[in-house]
Amino acid sequence: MNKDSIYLITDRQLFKTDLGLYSALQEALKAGVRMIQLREKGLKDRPLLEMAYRLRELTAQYGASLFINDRADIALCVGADGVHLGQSSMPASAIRPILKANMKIGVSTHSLAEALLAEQEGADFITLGPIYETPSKKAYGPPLGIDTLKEVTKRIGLPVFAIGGIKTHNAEAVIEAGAKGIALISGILTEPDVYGTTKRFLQILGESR
Ligand code: TZP
Repeated sequence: MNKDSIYLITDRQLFKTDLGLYSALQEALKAGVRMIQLREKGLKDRPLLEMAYRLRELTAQYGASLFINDRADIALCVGADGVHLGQSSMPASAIRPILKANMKIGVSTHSLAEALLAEQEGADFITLGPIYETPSKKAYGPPLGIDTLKEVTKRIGLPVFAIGGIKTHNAEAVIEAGAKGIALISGILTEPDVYGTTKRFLQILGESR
């Protein structure tokens, strides 16, 4: 089974306390998640750095990678494995020289054109989405659908993580469309049984490759 098939993204707003988020992440790590992205927009630098240290400690316990959304400085401070850039971030080509050699860059994309540009600018992997309807549709635009995912995976050489509305019932379809893995928030973090749901995802992803 490919250990990097699930890219779990944080959202502290889904929890009453940060401790709730950490314990859900720990359940997912226990079950086998090996890539986490700290994505907490709207936090000031110190609390964000604090969370990054906490997640570095937690992910290290499970041999998992940690990516920091948009903040190469914080990624370097806490010894993260990489940075995840958005479409309004600096390009991967500008960030690469300030990272350590073994650090990776992920880029969020929402179309074939953005995916091609991310590849050209030196991303190591991309997320593409939203593939399906997601809880916060307004923020991410209308779903791209499986055909766009197929086209992107055909046209670019980078690993693609399908994102947006990924649940256990549609995970297999995105892998069949050529995605290397899935990136998700609510499909794991809002589930009452985070451990069991993660195991189910890993089983589906393992079976569909
Ligand atoms: N980018 C495209 S859709 C999305 C992001 C960050 C949100 C994914 O959230 P969920 O809950 O996994 O649909």
